[in-house]
Amino acid sequence: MTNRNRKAVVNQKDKSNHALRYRGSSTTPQDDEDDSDGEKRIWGLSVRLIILSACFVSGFGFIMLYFNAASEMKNVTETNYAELVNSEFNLQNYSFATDRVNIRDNASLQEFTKYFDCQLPVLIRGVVNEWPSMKWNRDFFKSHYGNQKVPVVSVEGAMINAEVKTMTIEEFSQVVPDGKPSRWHYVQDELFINRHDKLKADIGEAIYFKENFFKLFPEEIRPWDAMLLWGSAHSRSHLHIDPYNWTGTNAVLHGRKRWKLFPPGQDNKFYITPNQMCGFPLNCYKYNSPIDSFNIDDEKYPLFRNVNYIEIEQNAGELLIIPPGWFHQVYNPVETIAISSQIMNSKNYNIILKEIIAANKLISDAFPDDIESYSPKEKVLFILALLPDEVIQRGRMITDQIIQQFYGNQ
Ligand SMILES: O=C(O)CCC(=O)C(=O)O
Repeated sequence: MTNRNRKAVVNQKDKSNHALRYRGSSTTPQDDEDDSDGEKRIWGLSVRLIILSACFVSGFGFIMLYFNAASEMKNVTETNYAELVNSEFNLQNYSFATDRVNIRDNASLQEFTKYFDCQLPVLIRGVVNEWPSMKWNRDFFKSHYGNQKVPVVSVEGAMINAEVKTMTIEEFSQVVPDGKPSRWHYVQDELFINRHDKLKADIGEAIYFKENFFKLFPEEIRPWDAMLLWGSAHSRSHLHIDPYNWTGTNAVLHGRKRWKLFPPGQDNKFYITPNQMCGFPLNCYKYNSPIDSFNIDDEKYPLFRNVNYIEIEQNAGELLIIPPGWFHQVYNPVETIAISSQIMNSKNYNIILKEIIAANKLISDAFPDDIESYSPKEKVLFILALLPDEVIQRGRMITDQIIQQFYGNQ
């Protein structure tokens, strides 16, 4: 199949909305011979120049993180995927404060896109407080879903002792009021809301999520949306960058959260083990730090001592949006219920595709020369179409396993 034909296939699929998959490995040696060596060299040089400029001009360390975190990714990005790293991020063009989280009332989409999206975290007021899900609290869940099971992270002592257990909501309701610094419980459930249409309907709209390329993903590998986060006092998340390096969102419905947000460019201070995989239906790299930034072991993690971060407290009814590349960790000082979600849009799709390409070891030869002429949506569809069938089957299997493990036959 020639590159031109390949693009036609993508367009065709796009229009007909048929299954997205076809095999990138169908590229024949003849396809490669069509390229002249000279063109390839110029292309290679341009790629390196673009990558270098992006690193210098943007000052964004996360581009480097990709290169360090996965050597496979290096092969992919340095050669055929130049346009995927030519992102638009530029903190220097941004005049708002970076020493604290900016707070905006009902930010317009234009304001969000121009000043915050893929640049700085922002706390948005006046949106989530209108959602029907603001009624969610312990009694609500107990009375409507008491016999339903949820996965619960339980910690005795330090976070390193975290165990995942399955409890009914009724059982969880007994232990959740009793959070202590050295004993706490946290429902972190990716599937619960999605398995209950009434809960899904309680989640309102936000203009910032409207463009959503994740909707183009085949269902089997689409990242789960709307994670239920219900923690006792003192519960906390891991310190991490989000999977696929997407833009993360967090809507607090009850209680409050304390956040530590770490600007990009300090990745060497987080003691990340390279090449950890996330175990999601569509594989991705995991960027979880072993450090608990709310209870730091200075001796063990000396590099973390002078890391820069900004803090914010988020109350019920507020929405926090965290750009790609920012490590973050949350601490719930009181019992807190929230929903986290993710954004894949025209601003960050390159970053996410890059993660998918690297983690799933997609073959660079399958990329056409004229990929720059593709629209963002076409590029997303093209990459999805390269995923082999086994990836889709694996996605289905993982979801089934998780449902079986945590919910049984309920
Ligand atoms: O526990 C929390 O609210 C933080 C969740 C989070 O960081 C995430 O979903 O990426």
